[in-house]
Amino acid sequence: MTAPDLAAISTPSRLAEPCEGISLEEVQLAARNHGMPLEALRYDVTPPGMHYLLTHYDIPFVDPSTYRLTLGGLVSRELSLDLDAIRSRPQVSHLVTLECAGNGRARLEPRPVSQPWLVEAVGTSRWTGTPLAPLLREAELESSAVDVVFTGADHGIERGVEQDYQRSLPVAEAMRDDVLLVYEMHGAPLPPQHGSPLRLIVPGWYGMASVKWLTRIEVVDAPFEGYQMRAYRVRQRYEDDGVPLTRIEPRALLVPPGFPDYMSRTRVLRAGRTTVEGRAWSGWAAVNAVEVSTDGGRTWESADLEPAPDPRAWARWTWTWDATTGSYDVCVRAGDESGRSQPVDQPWNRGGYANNLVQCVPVAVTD
Ligand SMILES: Nc1nc2c(c(=O)[nH]1)N[C@H]1C(S)=C(S)[C@@H](COP(=O)(O)O)O[C@H]1N2
Ligand SMILES: [Mo]
Repeated sequence: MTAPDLAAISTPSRLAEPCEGISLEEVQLAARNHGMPLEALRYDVTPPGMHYLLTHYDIPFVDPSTYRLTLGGLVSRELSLDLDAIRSRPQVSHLVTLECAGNGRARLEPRPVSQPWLVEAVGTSRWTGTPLAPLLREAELESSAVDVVFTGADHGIERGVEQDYQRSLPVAEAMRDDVLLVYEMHGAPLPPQHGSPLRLIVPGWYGMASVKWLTRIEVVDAPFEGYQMRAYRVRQRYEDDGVPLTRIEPRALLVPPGFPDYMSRTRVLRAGRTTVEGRAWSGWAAVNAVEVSTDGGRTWESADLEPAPDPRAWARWTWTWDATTGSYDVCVRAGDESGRSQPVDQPWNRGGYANNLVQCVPVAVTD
């Protein structure tokens, strides 16, 4: 057995060589951190177990019976609550679509070596918990408060930096009334992998903001610059400051039509009338247009868009296709009320973040 090379793990994240295949390290991450099978786009609420999963380190064991959440820092009154105290507070449920900021990374060239998502790092659940804002008000933030830092119980190393998983929100975002401390997913206690016993849910933001296994909330007087705040930025070079990731760019995905070939994943569809369907979302504003193409994005037709079941969740869309024998490249794209839409050529960035390239699925239509 060779000893781990600690020097190698403190170097900048790697870019894959041209034509370099997925490494065993990436497969190791991909086997732990699964995506949502795209056929689950048929459901408003992603069935338990089909929601995507992303955990940087190990899933920590947090004993619900001894669990406490502490709230401190620049507050007049420090709080320390056990699960019963949190559960006895006003209860709210929201349907929220979460998407990992690295979704789509594996298709970038050069490929940033990390969790190799294709497009399936998304899911929608019914998240139940209590709003964070009243708790912050009870603790009384001091006037110098700038950021609220959330710490998870998980621990690891990234680029040589040993750390607990930590992310912050500016006070105004933390005070939004739909930011929740969540203890139930889909009507059942949070499963270990999704943050048991308590996690944060920040609707509209990429997943990294929704800290799992939340143990501590700390109010600070300067923008928090912990590792995960510097990592989740859109930058061209490792040394660049870059732009912090916040809200989710618009995206539509389709349920791949027909049935797959096991190994190549090629889709085969019988000729005839078929309903192409999927879901579309944006963290910036409501989705107001979804278009479908069967010729790889040369021509587009409008799909029918249904109202979203919750303003924080994806909306269903459908499009009727009279499919005749032949080879097609079925694509979908969404736009939102803020004017944002999906690119046909994806701009590259060093971490492979906020990729919302249009999805295209090759389909062979047969008799
Ligand atoms: N404590 C902790 N919280 C975390 C993470 C983590 O590794 N540790 N991963 C984040 C990232 S990058 C994403 S995309 C979401 C994924 O949430 P899910 O696994 O419940 O889908 O959790 C976020 N919260
Ligand atoms: Mo993520």
